[in-house]
Amino acid sequence: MAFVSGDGDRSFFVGDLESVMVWNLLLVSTPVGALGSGLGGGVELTLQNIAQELRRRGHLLTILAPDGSALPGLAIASVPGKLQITAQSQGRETGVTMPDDSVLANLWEQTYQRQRDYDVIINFAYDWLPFYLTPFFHRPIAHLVSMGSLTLAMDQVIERTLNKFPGTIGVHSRAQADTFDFGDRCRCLGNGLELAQYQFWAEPESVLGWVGRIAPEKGLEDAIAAAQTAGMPLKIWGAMAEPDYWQRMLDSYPKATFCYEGFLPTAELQQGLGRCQGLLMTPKWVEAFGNVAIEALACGVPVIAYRRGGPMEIVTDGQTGWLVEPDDVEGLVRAIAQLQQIDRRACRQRAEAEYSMQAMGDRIEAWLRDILAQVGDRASAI
Ligand code: HBI
Repeated sequence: MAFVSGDGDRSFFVGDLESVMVWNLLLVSTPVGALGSGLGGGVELTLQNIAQELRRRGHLLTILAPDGSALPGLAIASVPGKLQITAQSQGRETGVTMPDDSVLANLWEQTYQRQRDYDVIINFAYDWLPFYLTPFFHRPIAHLVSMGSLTLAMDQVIERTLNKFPGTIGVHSRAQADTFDFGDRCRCLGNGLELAQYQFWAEPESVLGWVGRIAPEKGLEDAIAAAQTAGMPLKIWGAMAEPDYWQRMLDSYPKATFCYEGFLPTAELQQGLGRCQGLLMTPKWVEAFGNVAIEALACGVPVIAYRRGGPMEIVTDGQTGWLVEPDDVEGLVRAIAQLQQIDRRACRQRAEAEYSMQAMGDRIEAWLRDILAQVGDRASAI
């Protein structure tokens, strides 16, 4: 089947693009923070892991990200401009907002100008602009949606894109997809980690762990309260996204034994996390996936998670951790008391079976191949 160039002014036969196993890919990052700052949350790790795995498979890729971005072993073309406000800090009815000299606008102006050098563009931003611009591009855009439904404006523009370009909306979990009316038409990609970066820790210390951006939607207060009641210290890792929220934790729990261990690179994080008896996941929102859950499992650390969002598809109750009714702090305390019933090696094995880079890379490649096949069909229909 011929592949006709997307811009239409040149029709040439290049064979079946989707069967060509080396693609030119452009990955466009989130505008809420520089890659490596931690402000981009889980999507930073997701982009890094997908980029490394696709490059390992021989694809050529370019990463566009805000100034100040850096990822180990990956070349980044950086773009200036003001960071975008985080979508989860806005209300459902909030319209589309962008600052002057928006890095989001600058990222997508660059993307538009460079598009002809690439076979497919992968968007990692949870923002209105890239979805709105999709029909005006001459190259296909694969959108990896990193969160559940948050605002009407985003729901509408994602659905509009899905209607025009079926199959181009990827999500991390069914729970995340189900927050959208059109969830059944989203492609579920799970997630994946470079498991070689995580050691298996057989012997934990009597300490609990919590990992995530320090922000209200992550529900840190429940983990602190549960650890205090259980009489175990709590170690906290993650980007200090909202310092005044952290201050509220200090003010609310003056006697609790919890300490902030910083936002660490994976190598250091897994050394601390691996020593924990269990990881607490206490999201107040529908966590799209919960990378930290697979990071813990990769270290052999059982996960106690609210039955809410992505983590409930990752944790197998009683085998790799415990699922607790959302917002039930007493339930967290009961689960903490049962942590030693969990086989830590079973946790590592689950990570290897489901969440390796190989497994994730296969799912991403299949997704891109299907999108390119559609482009081919559409082009040849011209
Ligand atoms: N908010 N506006 C906006 N754009 C994003 O790309 C975005 C966000 N909030 C959080 C976020 N991305 C990432 O932390 C996701 O991994 C959750």
